[in-house]
Amino acid sequence: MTRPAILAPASMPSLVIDQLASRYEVIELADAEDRAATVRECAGRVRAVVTQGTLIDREFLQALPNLQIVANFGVGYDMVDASAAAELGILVTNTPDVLNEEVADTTIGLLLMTIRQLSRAERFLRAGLWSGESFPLSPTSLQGRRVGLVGMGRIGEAIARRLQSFGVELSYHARHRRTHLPYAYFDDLLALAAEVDTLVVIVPGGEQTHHLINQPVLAALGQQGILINVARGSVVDEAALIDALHNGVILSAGLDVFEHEPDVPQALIDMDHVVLLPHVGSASRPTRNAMSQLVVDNVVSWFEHGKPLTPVAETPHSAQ
Ligand code: NAP
Ligand code: 8YV
Repeated sequence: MTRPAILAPASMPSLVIDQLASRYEVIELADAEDRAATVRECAGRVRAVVTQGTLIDREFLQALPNLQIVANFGVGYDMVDASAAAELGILVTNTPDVLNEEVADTTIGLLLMTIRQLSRAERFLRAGLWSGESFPLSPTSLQGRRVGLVGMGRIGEAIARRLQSFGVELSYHARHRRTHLPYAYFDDLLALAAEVDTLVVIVPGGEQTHHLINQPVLAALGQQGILINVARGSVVDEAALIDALHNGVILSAGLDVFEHEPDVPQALIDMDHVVLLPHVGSASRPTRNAMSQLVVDNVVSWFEHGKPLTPVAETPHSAQ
C-alpha cells in the first residue's frame, strides 16, 4: 500500500518533519522551486497537511481532494478556515494545554517588564548611562493594581493562578462565566475596562475577536492603564493603541503579537516606554518540542487509529 502523503506548506520544526518522514511521504513547500507546480503534482495524494502561521483557506483545502486532516502547530488556529474544513469533511487539530504554563510565564514576565520598565532599564545600563545618573523610578507598580483578563480559557486560568500569588485584584471577561473560578466576571468588556487599570488579553484571534480592544476600551482603561496582549495582533486595533499611547490615554503596553507579523509599526518601535516581543509566548525548546510531538501524534493517531487526539471545536463529533 502507498504511504499517505503529508504536505507542509510552510517551514515546520524538524522534530515534526523527521518523525513524519520516517512513516509517510513528506512534501515541504518551503523547499519547492515552484510551489504551485509542486502542489498540482502532489494534490491527489495528499491526505494530511501540517502547518503553522500560514493561511489555509477554503481554496487551499479544495485544491487537495483527498485531504483528511490539517494538523496545526499552535493552539491558536485562526489562519486555518476550520469551518470550511468541517464542511468539506476535513478535520483540524491544534496543540492545546502543552503550552499553557510557558505562555503564562511569558505573560507574567511581559507584565512586569512593562510596569517596571525593565527593558528600558537594561538599555540604560548597556548604554553606559548608570555611572552618570540613576535610572528613573518606574511611574507605577504591579502592587495595588486591578487586573482584568480578557479570555479565561486554558492559558487565562494559568495566568490568573500566577497573578493570585502577586496579591492583585483579579477579574475577567469572556462570553461565558466560568462558575468554578473565584474571580469577578464581567459579561461586558467596556465595564471590565472601566473597573480595572490593567488588561491582559488572551482570547483566540479571528473574526469574532477582531479589534475587540478598540479606542473606547482603551479610553475606559484610563490614564494609568496598562495593556498586555499575548493573544493575536488582530484582537487589538493597533492604530487606536498607538494613538492612545501617544496621547496618554493609557500609560503603557506590553505586546507579544502584532497585526502584521513580523512587521511592527515604526511608531511602536520609536516608543521607549512600551515593551515589544517577537511572538515568543511559547518559545522555549521544551515547550515547542511538546507542541511538535502533539502535531505528529495527531497525524499518526488519525492514520493508525482513525481518531485525532486534539481536534478543534469546529470538527464534527462524528470525525473525532
Ligand atoms: P481557550 O482555552 O479556547 O480560551 C479562550 C478564552 O477566550 C475563553 O475564555 C473564551 O471564553 C474566550 N473567548 C473566546 N472568544 C471570545 C470572544 N469573542 N469574546 C470574549 N472572549 C472570548 O484558548 P487558550 O488555549 O487559552 O488560548 C487562547 C489564545 O491565546 C489562542 O487562541 C492563541 O491565539 C493565543 N496564544 C498566543 C500565544 C503566544 O505565543 N503569544 C501562545 C499560545 C496561545 P468564551 O468561549 O466563554 O468566550
Ligand atoms: C506559536 C501561538 O508561536 O500556540 C499559539 O497559538 O501563538 C504560539 O504558541 C505559534 O502558533 C507558532 O506558529
